[in-house]
Amino acid sequence: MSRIVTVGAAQLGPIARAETRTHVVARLMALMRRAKDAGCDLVVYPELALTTFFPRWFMEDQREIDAFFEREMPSVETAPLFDLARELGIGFHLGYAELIQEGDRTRRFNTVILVDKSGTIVGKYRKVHLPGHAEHEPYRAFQHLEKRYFEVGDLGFPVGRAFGGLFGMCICNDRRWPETYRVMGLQGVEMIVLGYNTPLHNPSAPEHDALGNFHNTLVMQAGAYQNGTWVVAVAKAGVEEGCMLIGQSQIIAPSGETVAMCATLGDELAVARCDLDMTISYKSTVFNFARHRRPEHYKLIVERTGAILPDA
Ligand code: ING
Repeated sequence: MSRIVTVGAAQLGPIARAETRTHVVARLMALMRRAKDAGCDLVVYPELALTTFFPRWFMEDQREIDAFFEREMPSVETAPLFDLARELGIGFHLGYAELIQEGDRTRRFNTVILVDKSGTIVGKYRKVHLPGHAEHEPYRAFQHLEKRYFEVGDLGFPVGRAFGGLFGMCICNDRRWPETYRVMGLQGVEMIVLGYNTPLHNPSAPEHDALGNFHNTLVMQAGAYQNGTWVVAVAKAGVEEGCMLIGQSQIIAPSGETVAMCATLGDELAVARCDLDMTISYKSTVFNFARHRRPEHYKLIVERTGAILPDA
């Protein structure tokens, strides 16, 4: 028995600040056509895939900030991507900055959607782990103001049925936290799709820079194996407005093995035939949660936020 989903990791090279959404959507559509030609059922795009990674700048004019957000999805500029998906019969995962109006309250999230082969949005997730800082920190060569520009996501980590299996989503920094994978693993997730914009240089810990690609792969391979799930992770890569973003978009099997990886820092497609039934041997043996987990000993994970040291 096998349930094959052929997935395309559609890595994007840099998006210039002045690049129009129309031009970016044309790049996304070119990658979608290549994915279809490669037999893909699903194509996965990065986090914030419609614009440059704008949290790298300190801005105070809300109109300038909000120009990076989408007020509707699909919008006029993104509708052609949905139309092409429907025409080709391929699904996609897309990251974008979401602005919604709730009465007199404006809300802003770092958001992703999952769209099925009919062009219907079948899943949405809003980023929970917002890295970086909320105030201008001039010592930094570039800012990382996600805590300033976005609210913490309010949808949890949902897992839903799509493409013949159980799919979940997360975004960028979420992939570094084991809780992300486990909450979806406890819903039986079989494939997690995610995008990222990851600067190689971390101004608050430059000694980590040389390990950027290692840490990227480490956390996702662990998350995949420890939860018996596929992980498809796609970068916005390359030198974007002077900031080097790592690549290494990759598709990881439930074994923890990377089975496909991009080799450039530009627009590139990595493809793998993913058998969702490969999850079974992990979920039914070594990571049979119902048989082996002991939540009565894990309370601190939910009750405590920061570490509290034992008395001397
Ligand atoms: N980017 C980075 C990420 O988690 C980061 C932020 C970079 C954190 C390097 C730690 C080290 O991949 C986003 N957008 O979350």
